Amino acid sequence: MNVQVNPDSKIENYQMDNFRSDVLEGLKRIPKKLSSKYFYDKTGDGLFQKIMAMPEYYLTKCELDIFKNKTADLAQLIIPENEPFDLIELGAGDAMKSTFLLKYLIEKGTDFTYMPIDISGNILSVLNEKLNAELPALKIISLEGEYFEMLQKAASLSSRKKVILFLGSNIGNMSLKEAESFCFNLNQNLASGDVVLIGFDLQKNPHTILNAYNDKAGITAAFNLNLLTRINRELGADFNLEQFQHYQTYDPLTGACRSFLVSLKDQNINIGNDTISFSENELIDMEISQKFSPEKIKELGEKSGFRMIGEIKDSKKWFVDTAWQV
Ligand code: AVJ
Repeated sequence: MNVQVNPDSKIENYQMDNFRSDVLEGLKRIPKKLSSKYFYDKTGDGLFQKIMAMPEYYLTKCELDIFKNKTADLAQLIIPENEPFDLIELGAGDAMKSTFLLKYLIEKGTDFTYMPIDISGNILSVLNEKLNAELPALKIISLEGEYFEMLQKAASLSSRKKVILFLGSNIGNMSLKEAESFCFNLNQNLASGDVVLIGFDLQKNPHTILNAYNDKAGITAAFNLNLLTRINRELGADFNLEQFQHYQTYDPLTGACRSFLVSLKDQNINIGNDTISFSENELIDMEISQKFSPEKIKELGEKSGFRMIGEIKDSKKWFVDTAWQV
């Protein structure tokens, strides 16, 4: 079975309106802000694949180490009785890491449906094709859209224990406050016994972290600038990419790794019928990639009402997948 729930034109339009109003609202703020959730159009998906392949971007390699080399421990952690369940993945992307778990569960004969959720319909099609070829026995329901809307949809299609995967330190794209309310909401949307497995990037040598987001080849810069290209194309804007520069910071005191675009001159940008003024050196706050301490992770779980049931780290101890239960 392979149902791709969503892409009907009404929802596409609705998302389009959201994009326009979010962009305009964000650029009218002081300081200006754009949401990194909009990075993932087709070009953005491709650039993120390139980022994951860069030697500096250790996150994917670390979590892949966990999913590839500690698969049995992972399965034991999230589904100890091997009972029938549904596996929902938030921000599944190309599911490079979770495919190892899917394969393991299928070989074990576990009865489960895989429900990948992603904001990029493009990457979900790629994923569907890949999984159909590699794991023809896998039951898949792909859900295109925002996390909570699609989580509710997934819950309405599921009548058994749920395990939620939220990997890759996607949670790092939220501020600590946002992460707290996200986890609290997640807890409220689940039933007793359900499990969440969250991937957290741990605080480490600050050079290692900054280098992962400040590559010499400029792929991360292109990833940020691509959102301006997307706004030009989809919202009829006239950003000149030459007049904006990527700037990355990491603050080891708070664990916040942030990206900005800097306006290189005074300039007016038209977006449809709106005009946004930039002064020279004015910033657009583009993305946060929060890095966590073990204490913060523990606090986050407790504050949102979960019980910690275990965690698995990669061999370098740079990244952790933490399992919480409702
Ligand atoms: C996909 C959110 C995990 O923040 O590390 C990579 C995105 N941004 N390089 C991250 C990203 C710049 C990535 N996540």
